Amino acid sequence: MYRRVTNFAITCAMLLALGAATAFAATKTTTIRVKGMTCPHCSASVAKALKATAGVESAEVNSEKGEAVITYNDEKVTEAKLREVINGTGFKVAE
Ligand SMILES: [Cu+2]
Repeated sequence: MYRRVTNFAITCAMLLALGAATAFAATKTTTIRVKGMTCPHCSASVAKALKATAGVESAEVNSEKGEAVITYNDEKVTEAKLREVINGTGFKVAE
């Protein structure tokens, strides 16, 4: 019984620590204009390349709007690097 209570307390402490770490993480969201995407396959390949990049937490790419909305950790990756990754897919970042 005592052990169970202790385990519960430890779990709570870990969850609190995790929550605090998340709150302090330098997460940013940016929208990058991308030229040349004509169909959902284009946006899927851009999204795939972005999601494979370290530090990218999520990437929503819309071929109709020509936009990539990216959430990333700015301690691990820069917006300049994200632009490089998009250019590397064969589509071009709009200036
Ligand atoms: Cu396409």
